[in-house]
Amino acid sequence: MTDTVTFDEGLIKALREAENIIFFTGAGASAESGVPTFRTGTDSLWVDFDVEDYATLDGFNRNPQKVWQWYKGRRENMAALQPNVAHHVIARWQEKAPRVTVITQNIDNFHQDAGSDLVIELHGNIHHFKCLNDHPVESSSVDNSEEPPLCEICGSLVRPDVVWFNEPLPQEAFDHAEMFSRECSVFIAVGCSMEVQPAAFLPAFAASGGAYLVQINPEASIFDKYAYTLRGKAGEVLPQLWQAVWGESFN
Ligand code: BV8
Repeated sequence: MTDTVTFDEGLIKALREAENIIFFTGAGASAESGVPTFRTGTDSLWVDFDVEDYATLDGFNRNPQKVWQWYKGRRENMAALQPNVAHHVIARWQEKAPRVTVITQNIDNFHQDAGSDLVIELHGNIHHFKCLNDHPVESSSVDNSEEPPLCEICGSLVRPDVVWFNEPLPQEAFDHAEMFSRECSVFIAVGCSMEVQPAAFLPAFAASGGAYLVQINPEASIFDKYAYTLRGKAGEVLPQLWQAVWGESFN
């Protein structure tokens, strides 16, 4: 259990008065749900799986079956997991502030499952699919397939609708993320290593708009020198932050 975290009075005040809050989440926000992170911890994905083989278009084109199976296994693992208390605190914060936006790098759909209404998915969603020519594909028709199906429109291979490395982020999603970051009064990064661009540039937009920058992370990150750091796990710190700001326990 994380020790009780002390909160800066300025942060408490900023959160009580905030009209517009952003929660920017990475793999660490889902870690306590049991979803592996990418670069930290003993079960991180990129330690066991080569990014080039599994999270690039070239890797998929080299071995579509292998990549399809890897994502199918991740979907099945995620199906057995649940959003954790961090997702629920973020979702309930909507009751307390006029506008709460979740900008996530995660593809697990856990923010939506926990009840967050405004979720911008920068890196796609593991439960969504498209073909190599970007035709949309109905999930229910493919998500149990043992191998990548063929698009009914053009016959090309179907792939997960996630953003692989060296692929551009969805333009509309990133434009909205940038706009909201520039407008927010508090920007809280939850479980982000800040290693992946261009997502990791969003705090700079928030800072340019004068936002209070916060991070929740049990480990040091690139963001330490820019943000007010709450050193601890998301599922332990966020309920304490709720208590400190709203004077009521989160349950
Ligand atoms: C693009 C979807 C251009 C797939 C993912 C050299 C330098 C800089 C950048 C680059 C470079 N070379 C190439 C690039 C660009 C590259 C990049 O940033 N590479 C980095 C790694 C060097 N970026 C791209 O390729 C992007 N596209 O640039 O396109 C372009 C433009 C136009 C036209 C053509 C091309 C695309 C990036 C998206 C890749 N897709 N995921 C999938 O998931 O299968 S990235 C992957 O990393 C996930 O989305 C993940 O969320 C994301 C970021 O990582 P984190 O979420 O931060 O996770 P991580 O494990 O790293 O850290 C977890 C953190 O949580 C840690 O700090 C840990 O301490 C903390 N934590 C752990 N437990 C807890 C916790 N915190 C709180 N509570 C806990 N309990």
